[in-house]
Amino acid sequence: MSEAKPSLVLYGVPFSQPVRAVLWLLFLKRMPFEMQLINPGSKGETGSRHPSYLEKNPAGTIPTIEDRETGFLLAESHAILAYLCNRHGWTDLYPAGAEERARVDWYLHYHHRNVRDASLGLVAPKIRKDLEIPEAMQSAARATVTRALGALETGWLSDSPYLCGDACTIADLSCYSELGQLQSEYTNVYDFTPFPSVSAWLERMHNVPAHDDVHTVLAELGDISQEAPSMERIVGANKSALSVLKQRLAEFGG
Ligand SMILES: N[C@@H](CCC(=O)N[C@@H](CS)C(=O)NCC(=O)O)C(=O)O
Repeated sequence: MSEAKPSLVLYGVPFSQPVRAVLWLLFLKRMPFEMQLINPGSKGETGSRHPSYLEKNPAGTIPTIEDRETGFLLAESHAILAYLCNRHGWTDLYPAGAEERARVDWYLHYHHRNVRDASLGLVAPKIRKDLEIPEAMQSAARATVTRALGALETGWLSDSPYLCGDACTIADLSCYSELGQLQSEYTNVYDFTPFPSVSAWLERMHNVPAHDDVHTVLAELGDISQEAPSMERIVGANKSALSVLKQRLAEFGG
């Protein structure tokens, strides 16, 4: 049996929302890859602000992917999701038709300054104390998320089971990587009751293959609504998640 390492490397940690979106796509497609731990914001040797990582991604963010064979590097989760689908012909998740694809892109562009604020307003203040996010910024981010949920409720999810139609696409993977983490069985920091269509979609997303594997980190971390978790708890959750991910990866050659 060949001992060769997979050509694709994913840099990041399982707790990171955009990393989880990429992880989910790779797991769904049973694509062999190697995960290398890079800690967001850290200047240490395995940190996203270390010069060796900044050479790969000058923005110092995770995720980044690298193709060992060609040296090709790519960051920004949405660029990565689209590239992987283009490269491997995964048109089920990123439709080939110009209009269908444009609708997915529409959501992906919208995501950044809207749904993405879920992490800024609700999760990062408890997990990334180092960022010292001002209270005014947190509350503005929470207001943005509530507005975005209204748009999902009355727009994207008002008459279709998934964001862009009848099937799950990379738009759903990205959106869920933000909103899914807030649910009561995970961090429990947001009440979705006023948004029934979004709540039904969150439930539906649980049935997308590999959901549980990719969200082990959140199940391990548990409820943070009352108290910010200790660094040990966060590190422990990432470690447990990594070991589950590695077991699964071994099943499909990663
Ligand atoms: N727009 C980027 C966002 C990436 C991002 O914000 N990643 C966070 C971790 S969730 C990060 O790397 N932060 C680096 C830092 O805090 O210095 C993407 O979608 O990939």
